[in-house]
Parts: sequence; C-alpha cells; structure tokens
Amino acid sequence: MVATADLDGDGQMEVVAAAGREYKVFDWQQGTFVVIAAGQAPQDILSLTAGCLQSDDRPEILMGTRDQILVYAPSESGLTMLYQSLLYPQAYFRKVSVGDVNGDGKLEIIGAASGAQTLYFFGLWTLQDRSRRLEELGRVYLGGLVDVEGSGSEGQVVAGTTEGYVDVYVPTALLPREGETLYTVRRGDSLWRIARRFRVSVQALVEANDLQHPYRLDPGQALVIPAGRRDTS
Ligand SMILES: [Ca+2]
Ligand SMILES: [Ca+2]
Repeated sequence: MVATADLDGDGQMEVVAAAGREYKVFDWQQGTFVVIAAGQAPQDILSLTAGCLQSDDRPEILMGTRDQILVYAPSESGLTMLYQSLLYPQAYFRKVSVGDVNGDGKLEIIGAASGAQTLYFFGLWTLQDRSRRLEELGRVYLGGLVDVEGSGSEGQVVAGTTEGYVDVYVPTALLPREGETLYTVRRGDSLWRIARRFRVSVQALVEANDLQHPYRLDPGQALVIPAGRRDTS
C-alpha cells in the first residue's frame, strides 16, 4: 500500500510504500524513484495515510497495525516514530483516515479497527506536564466495520461496513478540543483538588467530562481540563 506526501517541504511529493512490517520512502530524482529511507514498524502495517497533525505544512505518516496506531515524521534519517497509541490487542486497524471531527481546526486520526468493530478517534494532546501524546478521544462501536473516511467538517465521518457505507454520528461535544488539557487521575485525587490545581470550577470539570454524581474518580482515568484560567506557573 502507498501514501504520498511532501515530507521534506520541497514542493514535490514523496511516496511511502509499505509491505509487511517494512516501509520505504521514495523520492523522484532525475527521472526515477530513488529510495531515500527505509525502516520497520513493530508489527505488520495494515493501513497507511498522510496528514498534517502538528502543523499545516509538514505532514506526518500514519500507520495502523494490529494493535495500535503509529505516527511517523520525516527526520534526517528518513522517518522517525514520534507517537504511538496505547495497545488495543487484536483491534486490527485496517484503515486510518484524518478529519477535523470535533471542529477545533486541528485534525484527528480516525482508525477503523475491523477486529474490535470500533471506530477510534485519536488526537495529539498536550498533557499537564506539556509533553504530547497520541490520546484516544473517543470511540464508536460499529458492527461489520471495514473502512472509514473522515470528511473535514465537524462530526462527519463516513464508515464502510459489510452492509455498505453509513454516516456515523460522532458525539463531538465529548471530544476534547484544542486549548484543553488532558489530566490523568492519580490515587488520592478528588475533583475539588484537581479543580483547584488547574484553577477551574468543579462545575466546569463536571460538564467538560460529562460526570455523573457522585463523581467517583479512578486512578488512570483521563479528565479533560477546560481551557481558561489554567495555572501556567
Ligand atoms: Ca518533497
Ligand atoms: Ca479537531
């Protein structure tokens, strides 16, 4: 399978080809395709596409494997893996696509996992320590799932199933947006303490995460911290 993208920003497309675990990047030079980089993914590459997740003009290469989604970016040595999702055992990400699903102007990754029969949404997210991670933003179970295509507009995703193509309703209000922070709940945390630390109201936290009374938090749970008066000290 192949994907094309102008990885080095010279105005000319490079071609990324993948077979098994191996990938190669080809550049058109003096009338012929020349291999300029090659490498191996941790598992067989089941899907491949290009998209600008971090900025408008420098595309990343996205790969789906059996258990996860990987994001590669051009580097001196060819392609370097920048981000990887958590492991989703036997999910089989057979199609990856990009689209601005939540309408914040930033692209999300949409992964169609034929094994899990689930559409997963991922975004590059800034954590409380300012590092970035490829974070799951949401998921939709869809029986017979085989394909997905993100459209560039809010909430619209078209999925292919064994029955044909369907428009998928994505609960976009629950997907975090640019400017918000993801916080991973630690042992001993309470909503009140988290709200105080990030200088937001408890009510804002409850609404941003659609929490139900009595607001029990589990260690490891991801919370969206709404944009606004965040502590930047
Ligand atoms: Ca190029
Ligand atoms: Ca977006």
